[in-house]
Amino acid sequence: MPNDTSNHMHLLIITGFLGSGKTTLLLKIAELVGNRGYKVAIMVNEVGDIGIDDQFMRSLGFNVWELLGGCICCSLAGDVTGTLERISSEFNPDIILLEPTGAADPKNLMDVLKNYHGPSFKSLTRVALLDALRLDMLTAVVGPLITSTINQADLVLINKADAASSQELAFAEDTVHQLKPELPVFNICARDKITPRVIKELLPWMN
Ligand SMILES: Nc1nc2c(ncn2[C@@H]2O[C@H](COP(=O)(O)OP(=O)(O)OP(=O)(O)O)[C@@H](O)[C@H]2O)c(=O)[nH]1
Ligand SMILES: [Mg+2]
Repeated sequence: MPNDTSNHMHLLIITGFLGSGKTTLLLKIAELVGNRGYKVAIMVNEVGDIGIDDQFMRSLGFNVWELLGGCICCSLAGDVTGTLERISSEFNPDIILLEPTGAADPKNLMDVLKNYHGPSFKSLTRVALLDALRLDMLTAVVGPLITSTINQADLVLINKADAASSQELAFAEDTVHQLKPELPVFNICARDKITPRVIKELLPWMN
């Protein structure tokens, strides 16, 4: 009999350049969702052979699957779907939180997921996290990567609002709106509390 775990899971993908705060936000969400009684799986991708973040996440008691030694946006793209299936059949969580490496364009990953015919997801939310403190510099140095990250997103969160100036926050918001005026954009401080408004955007299905 086929394993009927399909359509059980929500998938939330947190993209963003290196150091934008993906892990910080992911852990906040994992804690929040876990505290509401939902079963959470975390999937992380690090380009190096040694997973630093996943070891830390496990030490906090989270259930973590890692893809190491390559980028899920390119060389490991096929492994993503295999890992999603493994998580579904072995653990059957309510939600998978996925952090791809911040070093690569998430477009290929999104294309792989679009063509994926494994367990379907109850919802798929793609969040782009922007580092308000460095966006000006990053758009100059890795502009196409930032543009693609925004283009792949359903929702943009401008992070580090606690430390950013109003000019930096306005620059980030303008950058998004010039590309995709219809995209919801919120300022957040991932290190601090995530507001109910943003939680609603990230997890609209959560009671
Ligand atoms: N000021 C400030 N710093 C933050 C905030 N969120 C994260 N940081 C800091 O930003 C740095 C990077 O955070 P991470 O969560 O590791 O970022 P990441 O995107 O997962 O990084 P990589 O996995 O290396 O790409 C850390 O020093 C965090 O403490 C925030 O809301 N405000
Ligand atoms: Mg990280």
